[in-house]
Order: sequence, then structure tokens, then C-alpha cells
Amino acid sequence: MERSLVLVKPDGVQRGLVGEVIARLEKRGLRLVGARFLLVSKALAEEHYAIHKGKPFYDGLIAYITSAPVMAMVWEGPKAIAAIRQTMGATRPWEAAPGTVRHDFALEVGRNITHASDSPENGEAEAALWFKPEELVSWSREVDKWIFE
Ligand code: DAT
Ligand code: MG
Repeated sequence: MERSLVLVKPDGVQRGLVGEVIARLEKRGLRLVGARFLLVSKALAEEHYAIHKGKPFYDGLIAYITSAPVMAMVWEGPKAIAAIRQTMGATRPWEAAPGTVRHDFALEVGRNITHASDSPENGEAEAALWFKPEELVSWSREVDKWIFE
């Protein structure tokens, strides 16, 4: 079982797409572990995007993610990292496959609606960065046996 941080970024929140993103992840069969609606501090944004520090788009990325509230969530499931990134679509929306969130709702790389973790290790690390341990819920669903092999 893998875990991924999923953010509906400020553009997604402003455009009323929180429910759309949640619905797609729920319908895929992924299990929600935690959720928090918040205005991101500069410190959290810089830690979250530390890997991009120094890149030309870094300052804009920090300004964007801190500009308005985000919906932060952790979702889990088998192969959750790949499955969620597939549901979100390629980073650059014009390269995202039809049917993905970024294809269906975005045009620009700097307004691409969502964030999702890119490896199981980063999924765990980002979940720990954004949530306290007690904010993450370990639970099971009656339907799990029909989704998880
Ligand atoms: P992803 O969010 O698909 O994991 P990433 O980690 O490479 O993509 O980059 C993080 C975010 O930074 C991405 O969602 C949007 C922004 N970004 C990446 N490349 C960019 C670029 N060339 N110009 C503007 N923003 C960019
Ligand atoms: Mg990334």
C-alpha cells in the first residue's frame, strides 16, 4: 500500500474543482487518509518545493501556492503513486492525456490544478510534512475487498 500527498492548488480551489478531484480519486478506489484546507505558509511552500529551488519558475511557484487556500489530502492504495499521477495527468497540461484532470481542466504548467507525490518515499515524506501523525487515519472500508486484490 502506497500513500501520496495530493494538493488541489489555489487555482483548483478558486475554480471549484476540489469536489471534482476528490470524486475522481474516490471513484478510482483510492482511500482517503487525511484532509486539511489551509493557506500555505512561505516556510511550508519552500520546504515542499525545495527540490525546485534555483529553477527559473521557483519564485512564481512559491507565490502561486501561497496565494490562496489549498486542499491538502493524503490518499492511499496499491500503486497509489502511479495511479494518482496518471489520474492527474502530465505536468504540462497540453501533454496530459485526455480524461486526466490536467487535460480536462488546465492549459498552463503554472496553473495545473493539482500536486501529487512522485515516489512512495516522497509520498511518506510529504504526508509527514503536511500532516501531524494523528491527522492521518488508518481505516478500512467494507468495499476494500472488491478493490484491493
Ligand atoms: P509535478 O507537479 O507534475 O510533479 P514538477 O514536480 O516537475 O511537476 O513541478 C512542480 C510544479 O512546478 C508543477 O506542477 C508546475 C511547476 N512547474 C514545473 N515546471 C515548470 C515550468 N517549466 N514552468 C512553470 N512552472 C513549472
Ligand atoms: Mg513533482
